[in-house]
This record gives sequence, C-alpha cells and structure tokens, in this order.
Amino acid sequence: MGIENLLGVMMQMIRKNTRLILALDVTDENKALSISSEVAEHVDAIKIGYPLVLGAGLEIISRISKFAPVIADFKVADIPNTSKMICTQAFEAGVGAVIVHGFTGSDSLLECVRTAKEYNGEIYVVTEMSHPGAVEFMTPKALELAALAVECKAHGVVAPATRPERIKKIRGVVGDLTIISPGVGAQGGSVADAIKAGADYVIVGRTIYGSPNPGKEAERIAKEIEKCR
Ligand code: NUP
Repeated sequence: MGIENLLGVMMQMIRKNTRLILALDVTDENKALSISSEVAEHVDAIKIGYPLVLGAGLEIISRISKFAPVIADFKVADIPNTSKMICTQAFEAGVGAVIVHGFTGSDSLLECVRTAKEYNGEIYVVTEMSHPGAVEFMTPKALELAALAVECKAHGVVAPATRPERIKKIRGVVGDLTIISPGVGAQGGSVADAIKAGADYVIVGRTIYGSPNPGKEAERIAKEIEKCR
C-alpha cells in the first residue's frame, strides 16, 4: 500500500450529500486543480478518466482527493489478471471507486470487485452508455450486464441519463445498488428525468467545467438535484 494511503490522506469514499459528480475531462493539471477547488463543496465526487490522467499523470489523483473523493473512469475491460492490475494501480493512487466494463464476463468483474474490497473501494459497472451508438451493441445486453453487477456484488452501475426509461429498467434489475448517471447537459439528458427514473447520482462534465464559473454552475445543478429528490 502506498505511503499516502497509509497516512490516510488520499482515499475517500464517495459522499452522499449533493448527489452530483463532476466529470473532470480536462487535460491540464492547473486547470483541473482550480476547477476542483471551485466545485468541491457542491460535488460528492470528482470523476476523472484517461484525458486527465494521460495529460497530467497519475499523481493528479492525490491532488484532486484533497478537494473531493475521486472516481477513476478507466472502463476496465481486460482479462482478470490485467483488470486486477489496473484496479490495484488506481486504488493505490488513492481513488475511492473505479468504473469497469462488465462485458468481459464474471471472472474479470469478480477480480475487480475483490481488488476494490482490499482497499475498501467501490466498483461501478457500465450497463448501457449514454451516447447514441450505445444502442447498437449495449442496449440489447444492458439488463444482463446490470444483473451481472448484482451477482458479482459490485457497488453500483452506470446508466444513461439520455435514456431515462432505460434507467428505470436498469433500476428494476439492480435493486438497491447505486446508479450513477452521465449524459446530463451537453449530451441532452436532464437532471430531473434521470433522478425521477431512479438515478442516485448524476454525472456532469462539460456543462460545469466548460462554464465561466464552474463553482456557481455546480451549485445550480446541485440545487436542481435537491429539488427532484
Ligand atoms: O455511458 C457513459 N456516458 C458518459 O458520458 C459512461 C461514461 N462514463 N460517460 C462519461 O461521463 C464520459 O466519458 C464523460 O466523462 C462524462 C460525461 O461528460 P459530459 O457529457 O457531461 O461532458
């Protein structure tokens, strides 16, 4: 376990306050940190992915953790051994949760869940993505992927705010697992529709980080979520 984890300064569980997760898809470290500090009090977690980690390095995780718990959107999709290695690196770096794919099958997913447990972390499984192309291959399998997430004891699933009727269906399969939902704002989905359909958290990227005042925008969306719950 890394020294910073031992000191307990990095790894944090996703909060349960505003139910807003920022998707921080910027590539510049200073920009990432200044946005993180501006939105910190209005978000329950900050989701980062390949754009930021490839742009700023893995150390960005511990820096962002000072403002909010971090979710690594690595959409892990590999053989069990490699998936385990990826999750280990992410949790060692201090993330509270990792997003993984389920289509690789139960053995790979179980390995991710086992790894997360070692760190008291969470695994979220992608069911059906929010972009239009997801209906080609993912929609037909989404409910099976949701069932696999339950079977493998993942913490939650990712479901599309762009298709709230699908969130409803996925909620029907996952019971009380946590649903985190991207696609609000830039992709056309709405906070109200996603929350009413059963999402526990909404994930918002461009609408917040592309705004001239990310803090104010995050506050506005957090208030909108509060009204719908
Ligand atoms: O189905 C998904 N849709 C989606 O947009 C699964 C995701 N992980 N995402 C991510 O959510 C996407 O990669 C981006 O980081 C974020 C949405 O950002 P935005 O459309 O609000 O800018």
